[in-house]
Amino acid sequence: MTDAPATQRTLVLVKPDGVRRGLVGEVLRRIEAKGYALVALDLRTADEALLAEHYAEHAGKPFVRPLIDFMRSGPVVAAVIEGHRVIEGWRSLAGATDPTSAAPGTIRGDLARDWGQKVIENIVHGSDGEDAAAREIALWFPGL
Ligand code: RTP
Ligand code: MG
Repeated sequence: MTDAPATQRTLVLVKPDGVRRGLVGEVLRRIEAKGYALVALDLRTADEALLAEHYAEHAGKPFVRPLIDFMRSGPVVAAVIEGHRVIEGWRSLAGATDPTSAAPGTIRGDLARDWGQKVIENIVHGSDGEDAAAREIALWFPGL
């Protein structure tokens, strides 16, 4: 008998643009409609240290300073969701990074656009792999 495939967890953020535009409920609705389980949920304002750590993989890139400033510009909703293949599944629900080219039907394709900002504002974040998910969940929800 083979072991059942392991369930996964991933970190979800509703970024400040999503909170400002009143899209928290819509994002959570899509997560719940897809069938993923919410295991943690919190509204908070992220500080510089948390965001520098969260975006460590992007350190040195030209967009990291405007990105951190944007992410500090208002509260975010942080969540951990769970399910089989949820890391890939949540990124699929979110859609491509650039909302102008993100497919209709995705969160970014349906709800975000280019407003001429300094950095891409695209409503949500999702961990991009198992290592990133473990690192980001430990960072945002220590002890979970
Ligand atoms: P995320 O990390 O937010 O889930 O998005 P992602 O994997 O699709 O994109 P990533 O390459 O990890 O970039 C992180 C976030 O940085 C902003 N960004 N702006 N040229 C730009 O203005 C630029 N490039 C990246 C976006 O908010 C992106 O989601
Ligand atoms: Mg990313």
